[in-house]
Amino acid sequence: MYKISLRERVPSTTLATRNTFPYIMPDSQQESLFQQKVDAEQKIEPRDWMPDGYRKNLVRQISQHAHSEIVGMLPEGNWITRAPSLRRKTILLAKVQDEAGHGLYLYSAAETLGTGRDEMVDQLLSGAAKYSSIFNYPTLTWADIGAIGWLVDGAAIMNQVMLCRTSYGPYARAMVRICKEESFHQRQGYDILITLSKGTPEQKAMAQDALDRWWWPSLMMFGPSDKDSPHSAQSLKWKIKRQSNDELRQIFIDRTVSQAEFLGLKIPDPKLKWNEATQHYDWGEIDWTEFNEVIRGNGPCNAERMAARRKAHADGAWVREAALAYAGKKSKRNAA
Ligand code: BYC
Repeated sequence: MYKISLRERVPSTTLATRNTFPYIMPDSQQESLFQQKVDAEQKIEPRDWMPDGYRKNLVRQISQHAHSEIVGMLPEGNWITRAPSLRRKTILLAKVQDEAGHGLYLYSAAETLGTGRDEMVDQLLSGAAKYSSIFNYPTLTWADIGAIGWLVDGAAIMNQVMLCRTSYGPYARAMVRICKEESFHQRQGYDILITLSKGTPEQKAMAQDALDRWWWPSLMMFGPSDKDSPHSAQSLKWKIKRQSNDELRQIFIDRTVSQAEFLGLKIPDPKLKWNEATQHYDWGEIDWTEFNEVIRGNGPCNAERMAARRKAHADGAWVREAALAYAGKKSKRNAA
């Protein structure tokens, strides 16, 4: 594959000057080289020059993504002890552990941009950083665990497959592994709902109730409508995002309708209808007031989720201190 080297793109007069004087390229020129690299589908790596805004936007998105994985363990963790069989319990346990791992890969990817994990965690715990709105809804029944896997992981995959092609190398590589695990997560959720929807009338009603409660919040996961999304245009130009919020939401709806039909469940949207002309489903309106309230901290479980994370962080302080003390002793021993 043809690769643009920065040297090749620098005008020859500049290279000549560079041989005799230390040459500092002006930011505007660096920025144009950076954009050429992005446009040529080359990955940006941690030591490459990048605009401050690119770095800042990435730290924001990747750290929010990491926080979502970590907070996302809470609604499901709540069901590990109540899973209906040993098999379901071990599967759910593995899924929740995967989410902890995803959080860690993502914090590491964000750290390559120069922001420490402590700082990112502080931002979460102080309420300065966001995490996905979806995790502020309660898991009331076992069917909710099915709905989270099917819809929440399903929506996450839709978004994350695009992120495997994001322009920042460490984020893209982390996403490849995460996506493989997310596919298993979605499958386990759908499998729970297959069992419930083919079970007793009470089980089927439980599955329908879960779909009714999780459908609209799952659509909100894709973020505000494109016209109200402040970051999208720049993120698309820098290829941090490869598809817009509305495009991904529509693909998700188009793919999910037939899965609901297979389960014999009804999507709670009276306006949902196949449109022959567009070859997409038409659908109703998201309650953006609800979305905005949830991301402002006023959703049904925001306070509970943050309290749980703050407690876990405080309870884990001794582990961090012990690890630091051990590392200190080890480096002293090595130096002696
Ligand atoms: N919830 O300009 P926009 C998982 C914020 S977890 C909360 O469109 P952007 C899983 C947005 O941050 C995986 N906030 O932003 C885990 C911004 O606020 P700030 C979750 C939202 O970044 C456990 C503002 O609204 N996936 O899979 O271009 C169990 C304006 O939005 C939300 C990711 O994190 C929301 N839903 O696009 C099961 C994927 N939507 O920062 C499953 C990575 C928007 O200006 N993230 N906001 O204060 C992304 O792809 C993008 O960040 C988004 C938003 C599409 C979410």
